[in-house]
Amino acid sequence: MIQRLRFEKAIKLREEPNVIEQCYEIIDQGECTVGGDYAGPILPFVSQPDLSGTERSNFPKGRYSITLEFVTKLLKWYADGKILPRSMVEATIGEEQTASIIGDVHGQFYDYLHLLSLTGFPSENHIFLMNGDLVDRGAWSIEIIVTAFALKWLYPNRMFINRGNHETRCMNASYGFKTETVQKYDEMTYELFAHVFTALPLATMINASRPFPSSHLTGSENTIEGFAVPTPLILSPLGCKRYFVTHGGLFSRDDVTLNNIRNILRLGREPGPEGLMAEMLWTDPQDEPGRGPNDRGGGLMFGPDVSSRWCTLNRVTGIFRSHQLREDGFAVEHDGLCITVFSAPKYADKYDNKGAFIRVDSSGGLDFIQFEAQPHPAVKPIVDDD
Ligand SMILES: [Mn+2]
Repeated sequence: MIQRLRFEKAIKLREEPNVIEQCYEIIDQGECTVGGDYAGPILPFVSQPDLSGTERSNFPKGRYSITLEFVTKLLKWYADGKILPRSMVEATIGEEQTASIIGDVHGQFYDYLHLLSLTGFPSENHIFLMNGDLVDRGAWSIEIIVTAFALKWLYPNRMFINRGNHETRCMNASYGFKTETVQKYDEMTYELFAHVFTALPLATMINASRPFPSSHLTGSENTIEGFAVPTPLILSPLGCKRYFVTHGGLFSRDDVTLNNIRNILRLGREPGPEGLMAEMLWTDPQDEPGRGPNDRGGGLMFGPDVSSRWCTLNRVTGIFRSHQLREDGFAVEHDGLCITVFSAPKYADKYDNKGAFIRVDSSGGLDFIQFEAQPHPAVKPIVDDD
């Protein structure tokens, strides 16, 4: 029996696709394209006609090549204490530019259309970040996710999409996206989405580009929507405001660094019940200090002291998260260190909440723009229970 199990295991191992082939496949799908403001070394791409004779048949689409210049740049990049891009993306709001941060939209396509009319499209001057939960519940998840991917394709350095807890197989199986995809297309189309979801980053850092003058640290400048924010403000090592954007929230430990987050292996992986990925996608803030259990059954609850310690450790001005309905579409919590943004107004046709998005300017100043639900065709949410 044991031998048979061993044998089956060995067979199974052999049947798994070759890792190298998987990597080529992922590169072909564009999942390894560096995004945001990554300024480090990039391998030169050699198109097929420029390859040597034997290589030409092996690499019909061309291949990345290695050069001495790349290695030299890599050494300098590492010597400066930097790393190659991983599970956290960074975007910097240049002068005269803005960023729009969007929370859950959950398949509410007609509200999303209205939202786009308020934010404007991503463009050279406009960073557009969707913070997860684009799909499930509403009847038009396909329309939203395809539009979002099309915008990503059109503006790869200006359109950003973080993964939410609903960009996962287990949620899609219960909350509508899989049913919708199979009804409108087929099972293979769903499989493709499920795979691509694993390539979405888990967090994006939105950096202001203008240093924040310390003289501004007193008076009315030091409030967000009437809420006092901590003094002194926590600024990045460059002296600018920066906001850590993730779907759920913080961690079960205080010592998680940005490098730990960058190093999370995510391609092909589901968040599972525990670990950094599960915590970022599932966690919610609480008013009480410390941490507590989360009755969603995933992630945990984190208090204002947790936000304060983590932002101080990582020199982050504040956390933008989504994942929970807020009546006004947004809420400033944890003394301004944790801000929730939710962009599905009249959520699931069941609540009376507004939607909102956050607009960030190049010095890191924030505006909250609210919007109302729009009329939509009489199609019920695919899953309308809780
Ligand atoms: Mn969520």
